[in-house]
Amino acid sequence: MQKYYLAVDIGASSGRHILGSAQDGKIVLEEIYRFENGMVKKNGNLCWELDRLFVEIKNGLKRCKELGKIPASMGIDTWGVDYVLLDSNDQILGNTVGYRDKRTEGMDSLVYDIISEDDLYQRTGIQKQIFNTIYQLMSVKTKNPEHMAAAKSLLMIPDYFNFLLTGNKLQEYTNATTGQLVSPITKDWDYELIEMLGYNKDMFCKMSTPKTVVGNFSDAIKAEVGFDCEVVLPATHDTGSAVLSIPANDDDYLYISSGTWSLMGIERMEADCSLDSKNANFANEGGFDYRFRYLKNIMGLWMIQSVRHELNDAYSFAQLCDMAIAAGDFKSRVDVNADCFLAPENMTEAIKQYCKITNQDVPNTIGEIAACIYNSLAMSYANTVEEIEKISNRTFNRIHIVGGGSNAGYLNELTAKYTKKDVYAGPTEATAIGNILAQMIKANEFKTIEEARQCVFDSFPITKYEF
Ligand code: LRH
Repeated sequence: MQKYYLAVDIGASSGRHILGSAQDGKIVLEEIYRFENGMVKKNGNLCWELDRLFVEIKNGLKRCKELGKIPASMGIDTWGVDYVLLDSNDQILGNTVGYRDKRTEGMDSLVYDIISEDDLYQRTGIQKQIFNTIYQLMSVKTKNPEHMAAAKSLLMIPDYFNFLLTGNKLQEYTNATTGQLVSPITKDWDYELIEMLGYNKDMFCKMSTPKTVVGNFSDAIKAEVGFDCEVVLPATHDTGSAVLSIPANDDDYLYISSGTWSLMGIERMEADCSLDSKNANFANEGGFDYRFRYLKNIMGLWMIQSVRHELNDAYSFAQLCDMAIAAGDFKSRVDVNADCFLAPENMTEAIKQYCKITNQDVPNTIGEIAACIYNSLAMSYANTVEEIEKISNRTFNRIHIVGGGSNAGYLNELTAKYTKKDVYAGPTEATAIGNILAQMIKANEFKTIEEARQCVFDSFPITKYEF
């Protein structure tokens, strides 16, 4: 009988249930359920709809039952940095605020009053991003101290869903590292730092690594979805799962995990927490088997996704690319990582404004806006390549682009052009594949990461873009 592994892969703009199985030495995927995601305004905050997402998770499980394809195990991965605080009755304290909310404004300086930015980087090795858990918690501490005082547990989003499914509270390591409160040396919460910051130390749960069994479904979930299943930890940080599925076994490449964000970097065995690394704003995110993802968060497809929404989703991404190609000689460029693009009221206006204040031609047509975004993104990739090559004192031969954004052919071409490196695009479902690989490694279908990555190479189409 066919053995299935289920990945529940939830990104910032959509979630999906994907069944994976090993068939004739290849991995075969079947997407059985898909749903929308996004932050919504609630009481003045940008929030995740966690209740609705959990209903969607259960809907996808019911679909397995309907199909008669009951997974041997399942794993959940989501975006990083966000969390919930639970009280003594396991109820969520406060709003389920998402990382694009403005509550973290000014929280960096409150953190640096306690620990200098340099020392913080040397302790955690994580890129400064104003939405990291560390700054979100500073906002709770200053604006809602009663929530922090009442909190009995802090759970990152996938850990929260795992808790709802099984009743067990585990803290998965890769996702925890995104928050800037974990030591890359001990690979555990930096409790000394947590105490210095005045955060409630007792709410942090015990750290567990990918492949750990969270538990089986609770009786209530079993009754509701119609079967039992073992919940296993993949790299619950989506980027950690995506990078696990890169179809290569040498180390002569850079990767981009391309989706709402573009995460560009290399894999390393040791963290680099030097000041040079800090000044270039690189992160050492914790990965599967304690490998590190040395990478930079780049604004990614969020900008074009936002522009598309502002046009009432009237054009497909392919159409937007065609319009960008037609406006190919439009020259204005923006710094895609500028704060003004994180959560603007209107992305199109933010781009126009940026061009205006930097004395560049203001884009007027949709094609010009799209050309500006795609070219600026590829330019930012090229700058990041230069920085990584300088810091690591190495050069890399090619770029692997994985994830949903890897099917943006025009962007792949621009990436090859600007970085002067060959680009290999695919697989598009990298995050779900990485989630499934972790479960398959746990189940001994693969003995090593290398075997698993070879199988990804053998199983999925990869398109080459020569520079
Ligand atoms: C990508 C991602 C990224 C995080 C961001 C919040 O989905 O997980 O790695 O930093 O979301």
